[in-house]
Amino acid sequence: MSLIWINGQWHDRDTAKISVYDHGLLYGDGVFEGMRVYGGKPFRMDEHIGRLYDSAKAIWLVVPIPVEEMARVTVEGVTRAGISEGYLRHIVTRGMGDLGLDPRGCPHPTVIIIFDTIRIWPAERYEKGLAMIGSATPMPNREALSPRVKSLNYLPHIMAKLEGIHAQMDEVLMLDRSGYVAEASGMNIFLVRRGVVTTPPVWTGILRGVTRDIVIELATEAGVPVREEPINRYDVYTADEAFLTGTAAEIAPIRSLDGRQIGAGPIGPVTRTLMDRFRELTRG
Ligand code: PXG
Repeated sequence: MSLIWINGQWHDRDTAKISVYDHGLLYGDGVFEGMRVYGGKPFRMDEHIGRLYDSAKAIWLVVPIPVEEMARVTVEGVTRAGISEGYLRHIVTRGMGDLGLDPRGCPHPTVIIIFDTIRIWPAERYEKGLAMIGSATPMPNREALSPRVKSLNYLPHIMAKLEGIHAQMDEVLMLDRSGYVAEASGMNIFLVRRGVVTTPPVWTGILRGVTRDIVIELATEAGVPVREEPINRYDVYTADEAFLTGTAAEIAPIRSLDGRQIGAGPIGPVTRTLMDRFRELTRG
């Protein structure tokens, strides 16, 4: 059952409504977060809420409630909705205004929390691995709007996702304007080669995933060296293992990119270890 909180009021899926004059709708003027619930508890809530407020700050948007209140309502909603395993979406928009761009016409930001579930691929993909292609749509320029801002402007990622769907692929790999590997449509990427894990550094212009940070911790705990360094498609084609990470995706092995099979089999040993450790952390 889904439950929605909007500016202090609880709604269900049918009654939850916002204005067509909301600048989140008119201009994508807002930010969001996605977090999971495991065992009835929002997972890494402080990191997600922290990133939500940082995203808002970066777009000059003041979230009208304190962090503590956001956390309190989040926990309350999980209890009210009776969720033990689920997915939450926090959204803060510039709020209702008029048809002009000027945000001064939007005195009250809209704050929304959706309590629901998510599944992006069938369970079988986590055993067989994902088939991917590189997308022709590049990552947005980091000097225009930092990819670290989880904003309501996801069109480039959606265009990339559509290219993947059109090609009957599970997922897409987005490159930055220099041709370096950035991320998937809503996931970070990791490679394993000769026992070393590599992932693109945040400064190259990617979202700093909460799951990415966890995987770096888990690999380090497992004694697997992790390097943050720019990677290109050649590195992916020739990797021993590759996988994606994200709140919705969790850890998902990659089977192929652009028709090249990656490594020897569907799930390599390092990926398997990290998936096991991640499951232990979240569901153990
Ligand atoms: N990169 C981007 C661009 C994202 O949007 C991630 C990486 C992973 O970050 P976290 O913090 O979740 O580890 C995201 C988040 C979807 C979907 O339907 C995915 C995200 C957000 C909303 C929907 O696949 N990913």
